[in-house]
Amino acid sequence: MKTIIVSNRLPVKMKEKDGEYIPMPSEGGLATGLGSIYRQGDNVWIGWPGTVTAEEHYGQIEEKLKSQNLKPVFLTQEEINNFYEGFSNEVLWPVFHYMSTYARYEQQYWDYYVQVNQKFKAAILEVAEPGDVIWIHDYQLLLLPQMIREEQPDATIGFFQHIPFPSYELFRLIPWRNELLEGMLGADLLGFHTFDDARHFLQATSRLLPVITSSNMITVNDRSVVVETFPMGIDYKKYESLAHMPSVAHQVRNLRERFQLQHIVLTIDRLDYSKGILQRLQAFELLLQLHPEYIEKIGMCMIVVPSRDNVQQYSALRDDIDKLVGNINARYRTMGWAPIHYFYRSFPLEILSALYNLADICLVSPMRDGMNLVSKEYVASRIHHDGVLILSEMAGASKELIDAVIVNPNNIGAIARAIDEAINMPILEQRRRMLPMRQIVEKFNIHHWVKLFMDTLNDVKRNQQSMLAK
Ligand code: GDG
Repeated sequence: MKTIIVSNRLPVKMKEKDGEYIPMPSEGGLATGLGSIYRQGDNVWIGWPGTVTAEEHYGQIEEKLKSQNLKPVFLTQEEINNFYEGFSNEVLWPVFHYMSTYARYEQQYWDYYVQVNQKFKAAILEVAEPGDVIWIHDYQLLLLPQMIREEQPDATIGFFQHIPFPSYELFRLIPWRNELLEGMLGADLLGFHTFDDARHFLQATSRLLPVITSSNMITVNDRSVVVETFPMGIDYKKYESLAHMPSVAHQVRNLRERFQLQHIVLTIDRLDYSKGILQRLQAFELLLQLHPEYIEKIGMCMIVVPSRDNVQQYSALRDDIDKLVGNINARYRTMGWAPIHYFYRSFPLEILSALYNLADICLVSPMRDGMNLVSKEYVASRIHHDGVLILSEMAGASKELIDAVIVNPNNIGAIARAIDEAINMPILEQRRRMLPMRQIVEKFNIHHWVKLFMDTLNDVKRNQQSMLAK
């Protein structure tokens, strides 16, 4: 019996050099959390290897990944355009993040979405044997649970959604809404970050499909599906120990000398309209306007990691950010100081850790976010128990990190006031808030999350089998 992890992307990205493909690890939270699972025995992780390449290279890539318990699903450029950038990121992503006016309901996107989910099905069926546990991840693969169920009625299938599940009134807008729900209901256990996401899913199924719902259980054709909340955690120990490393402490001193600021507001996001980057810049500008006393004393260090810039809304957002940062800096800068230090790139983990340690304020203000791991990484990095986290009430993390300064990300005035409050927060109050948040992030870490999901999936399957036996 083995475990099969399935996600759109593998935890590595293949890089080509002179016709040779080399797997470069992409150490995201999920890769760390699932590392203890997929590397064991016959277990395997199935996903796209992050590169579009000619068929003649498939064998070489497959061979290289096999030794790492990874199995690639190769995608063509058309599939990337229509399945990934199209249906996943121009239909599901905007609707699920409450930005439905950005959605483009193209029939071709949908056709490719079905086709690529079938490709993943074929890859799973090549390795799946009776008794295996299959854990599917995220919104790119919503049809996959039912596709597998049709081929293997007794399979053990878990599904976890990393982004929000929207309220019924938003979800019903999607032309293929029933097919999406039916696809998800092929799983035995469906997991979401928050109680509200799970509630929205339960409501959508009971309004749209002829199913019987009782509490968190849905009965579909005599089969029961359990819907549960599993707030994802981070590798707490990693961030805590990075903060203790002499090389990181050295970086912190180095950066402190360069910035020469009394207060640093840190923001870190992927380029995405769901992250509230423009609103946050407006709030920072308002702060400078209302409090000229902070000029030359405060700086915003803003890291935006490039993402999906082939999608029109993302490149437009990037232009808007460039413009707004330029305006604010031009308007407020002095000879030796600029209010915003904007980086459009990613940094090595050690630098990230140094920034988490350096910043006395971390501002996380998404319009919508399934969870938001940056907020948890900041908390885990604050080994002296000081610093202030300002957190959007629209991030899943706000349900757990209740001692953050919680803001509505649409309320520019409230964000400006929250930064002012953070600047003036006494150290004892900072600690009173930070300590319980650190305890939560430490306890409900990524390993806890993986174990809880797997244990629940096993329980759900066992209960189903004992019901059948009666
Ligand atoms: C999706 C959901 C949910 C960022 N900059 C750098 C860097 N990062 C890392 C952060 C963090 C990760 O990227 C971002 O994770 P988030 O959770 O904040 O956001 P999404 O990418 O949108 O993730 C989200 C998540 O899935 C998990 O379920 O929480 O709601 O949208 O770990 O540290 N890492 C490095 N350099 C950078 O410059 N090395």
